Amino acid sequence: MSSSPLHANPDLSFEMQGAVAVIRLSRPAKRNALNDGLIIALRNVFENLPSEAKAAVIHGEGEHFCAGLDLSEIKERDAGQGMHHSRLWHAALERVQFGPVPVVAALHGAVVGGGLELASACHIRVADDSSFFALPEGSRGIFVGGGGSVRIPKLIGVARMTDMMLTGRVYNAVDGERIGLAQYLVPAGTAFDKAFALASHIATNAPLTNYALMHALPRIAEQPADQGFMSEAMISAIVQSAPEAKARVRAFLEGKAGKVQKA
Ligand code: 1HE
Repeated sequence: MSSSPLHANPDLSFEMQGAVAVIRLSRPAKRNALNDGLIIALRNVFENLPSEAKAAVIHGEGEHFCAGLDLSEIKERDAGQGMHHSRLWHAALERVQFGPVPVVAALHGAVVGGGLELASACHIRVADDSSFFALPEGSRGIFVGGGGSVRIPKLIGVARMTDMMLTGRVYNAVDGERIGLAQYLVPAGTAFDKAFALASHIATNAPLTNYALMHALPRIAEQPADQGFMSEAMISAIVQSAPEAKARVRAFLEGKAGKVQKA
């Protein structure tokens, strides 16, 4: 285990555990509410991950993953400042989604507002039984500003997100997983362990496969089919031509690599 002074914010901790970068929101007294300093620190961490990092886990200290935007900071903002603030979040969460490594979010307790926006920028979400999901922006008289209107409908659809914001609907962990807010549901207290196990596995994948999944797949999925098929052909040709891909396929053909096991 090693740590790195990649950032100078006491509310965000970072350490390497093998090939996995472990990032923790560490502002439990404020339920890990994200102020500007924390958002900038998050961006800095993802812009400066050490090259030995092959996957990342993000989790939160205390009883909750994240209470969203630090509401104490928006009280006096005018429209122009609000615009810049939203763009600050976009830049930071863009570094999470389109950074160097896949990111697994370990969720527990409140995953609300900007906390859900952060989670939705990650590649995999593991929710424990204590998790609950909400978009209280609707009742606070504001709107999502951290990329939520782009990313959350891709997980659950426009209709469900509209309902969450119009009515203040809160999804528990079971229903959150059912509708697609998380891909994994685990017993309370075990989200980090599951997320870390997944990240450790992801870290052993061929780097170009991980890169294609992070950077090509979401873009191909947005393209018209004809362009998407062409993009897919190009990225699959690049990925399969890597020496690592050749070695892995050869290992399977020689009986030296694991089979797919029945679920
Ligand atoms: C906060 C925040 C916050 C807690 N900003 N200070 N997000 C929300 O609307 C959610 C607001 N938070 C809550 O509903 C609750 O705090 C929780 C359900 C998350 C947790 O409840 P609980 O009982 O464990 O904690 P608490 O007693 O409510 O909060 C503890 C302290 O954290 C308290 O401060 P204290 O000085 O009185 O101890 C709270 O004021 C503080 N706190 N959440 C600031 N969010 C890019 S745009 C994104 C837009 C949004 O995210 S809007 C949604 C904001």
